[in-house]
Amino acid sequence: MSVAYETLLVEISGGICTVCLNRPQALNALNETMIRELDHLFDELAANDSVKAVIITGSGLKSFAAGADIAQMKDLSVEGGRKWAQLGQSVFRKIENLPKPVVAAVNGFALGGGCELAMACDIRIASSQAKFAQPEVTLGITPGYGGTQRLPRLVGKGRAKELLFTGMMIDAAEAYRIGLVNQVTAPEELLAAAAAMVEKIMKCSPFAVQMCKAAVNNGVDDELDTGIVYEAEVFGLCFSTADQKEGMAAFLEKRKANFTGR
Ligand code: DAK
Repeated sequence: MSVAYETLLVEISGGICTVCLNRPQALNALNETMIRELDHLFDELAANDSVKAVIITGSGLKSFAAGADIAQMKDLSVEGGRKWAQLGQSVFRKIENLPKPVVAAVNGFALGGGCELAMACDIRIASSQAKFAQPEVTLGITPGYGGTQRLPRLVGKGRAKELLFTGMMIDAAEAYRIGLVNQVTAPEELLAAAAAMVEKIMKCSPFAVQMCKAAVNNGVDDELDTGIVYEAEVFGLCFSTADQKEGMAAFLEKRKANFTGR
């Protein structure tokens, strides 16, 4: 990447960009600089063809992100709060809609905005030490980065309301049980598990994966009738690609497909 970031460590290797939230002194809490840097970075990742997938994790063993930075938030005005919400929400939307897979490797606390960031990713893999909560009500606020919206979509309204109304913290096993995370691993295996997940995805047609992501993201909040119209569109589009020809030829020729993303 062309820019050195103050709050993010960014490494690209083998087509995978690993983004490490790096404010260990504040348990990687999301301050304005970090949000603005994520905004800039995800624009770069969208434009960088050498990056095929992204992993987001937190520095250290203790925390993925312990929420929005409370010290920075505490004196916000109503207007400031609204602006802060709009900025964060647009960045999280950018992450959610990046036309490449994004996996959260949740290494520790994913609280408030940290849990919301993980939920904006496509897939969540948690270390067995990870802890999740939306503790905003204990601070006198509501979640502001999509927690009231993404959490019920992932775990259902009843469980989401319990977490949102009480601010209770759950461990990785419970997060897995309710469908908040896809997989739980030993802490020392977390990044390898995230890389394995991403590599499995990268063996498939990048174009088809991108279309699946768009179809899920666009369709899941719509009527089924609208969603399946969108699905038919992206399905049709696949037949304009070299990947579809290669994938089907490879199957019939009993060999592995060599996808190019075109
Ligand atoms: N913000 C700022 N600093 C934080 C922080 C946070 N969220 N979390 C931890 N830190 C800092 C601590 O202040 C402490 O700093 P020093 O005292 O060393 O200077 C350092 O990180 C280590 O934390 P602790 O000493 O507290 O460590 P412990 O192991 O004892 O406890 C903990 C770990 C994660 C249980 C505890 O730190 C904790 O409860 N942290 C706060 C968790 C929390 O409530 N997170 C949710 C924040 S609210 C919105 C947009 C977004 C949001 C809301 C609205 N709009 C735009 C409207 C999102 C809100 C949130 O995320």
